[in-house]
Amino acid sequence: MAIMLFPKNFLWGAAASAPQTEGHSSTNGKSPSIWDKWFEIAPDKFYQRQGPENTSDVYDLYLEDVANMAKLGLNSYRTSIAWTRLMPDGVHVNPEAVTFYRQYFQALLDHHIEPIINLFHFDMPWWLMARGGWESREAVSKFANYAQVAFEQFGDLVKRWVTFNEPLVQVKAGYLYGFHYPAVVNFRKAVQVGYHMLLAHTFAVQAFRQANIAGGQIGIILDVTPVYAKTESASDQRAQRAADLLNIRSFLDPAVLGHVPDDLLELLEVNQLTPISLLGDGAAIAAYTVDFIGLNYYRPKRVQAPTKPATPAKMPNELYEDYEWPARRINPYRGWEIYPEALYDVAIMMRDQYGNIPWFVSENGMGVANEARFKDASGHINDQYRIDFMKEHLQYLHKGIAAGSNCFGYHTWTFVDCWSWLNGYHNRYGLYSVDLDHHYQRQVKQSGLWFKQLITDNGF
Ligand code: BGP
Repeated sequence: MAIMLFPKNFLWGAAASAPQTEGHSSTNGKSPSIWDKWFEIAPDKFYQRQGPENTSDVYDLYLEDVANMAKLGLNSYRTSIAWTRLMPDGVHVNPEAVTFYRQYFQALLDHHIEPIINLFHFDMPWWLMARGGWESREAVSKFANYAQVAFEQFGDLVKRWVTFNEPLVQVKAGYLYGFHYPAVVNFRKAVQVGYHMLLAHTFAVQAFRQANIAGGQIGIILDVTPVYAKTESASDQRAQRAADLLNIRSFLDPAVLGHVPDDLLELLEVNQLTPISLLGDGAAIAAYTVDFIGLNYYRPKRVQAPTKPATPAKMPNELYEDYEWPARRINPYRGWEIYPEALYDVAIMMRDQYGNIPWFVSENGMGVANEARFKDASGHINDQYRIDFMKEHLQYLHKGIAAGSNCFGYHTWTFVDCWSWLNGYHNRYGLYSVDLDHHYQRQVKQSGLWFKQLITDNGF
């Protein structure tokens, strides 16, 4: 294999989120998010009744985790602030939260690990959900206000900020396919919710520009599921364009280029899905674009023409249908397609369609169910499959960088196995395992040692 070296100062790190790792979800001044409440109402929906109460107890164990990150040589780490911890009632700042996050971020900095901090990772506060959540325009200004408070409290420690993680996953899971709270199934509402999240992002960027943080940059993290059509036929190509517009360009275009694509506006109008907007929204979207983009890549999206097309479409499957590519390779431990080639396509898309804006892989990783079965005699998890997965993806990323794409980092999901919404601890992704039966004990996996070597060599 050829030697593949990555650019100087490349960010090597890992990603996580507050609700999936911190624990202490109802103590230390934190108020409930939709996850805490939903678990209270319907615990059986959660894998093995594993709720968000304790997760991996980073609230207590962050110093140990940061020391382990330093051992592996990570130079960056992405996590999020919990809105419900920082501003439990949406108005007052919780001093305990300020102390916790300041100590956490300072510990990272002390170990030469750059904190990249996201403001929202699926964790809508319950008090705001009770007032309509993202369906209500009020959520836009509430979010911008929370963002401003976060910039004021932590702007001296954190230079790279992120408004949202995967807003579209929240739209789809919460308002289209019914698998996250509030489990509404309504295309029109989904579009309105997505539009409000886009505005919340926009006005948080405005707050960031006003905060004037020295050396600060702001971006957004999107899930990128590159869309491939089944055939070259006009109907499959039309389905591909609709899927691409709704799943990728709906956020990427306004965030980077400052406008919602015309063909998306047209698609929404034809299908009677145009969201309610206010005068001035478009100007704000144009004015407050991002400095960088994070892209979470796990798997591609393959589509074909819908078997039951309809106008107006009541659900996206009347515009495009998912299609199973016969030649696909599957991760047998999670069921998702493995297609590392897409990372090259993504890199080229960023280079050619988005002005070669700086971007990074903000999540990439391999989920494995019941991973304890891969423990070797010494008790370490021997996850060669994960090493192969990362290596293959990095090869295609490298190819994209060699072709001139402006990618500045790679973050794997995740550092320590974490809680994942309804899936609880079912799918493990970490470079370290966590033992839920033994005080959240962490242990490095084979992939962690490999990652260390990767960072030392700045490639492989
Ligand atoms: C991403 C989310 C993460 C994480 C990951 C793994 O979409 O940003 O929060 O959950 O997916 O997902 P899962 O645990 O369902 O395999």
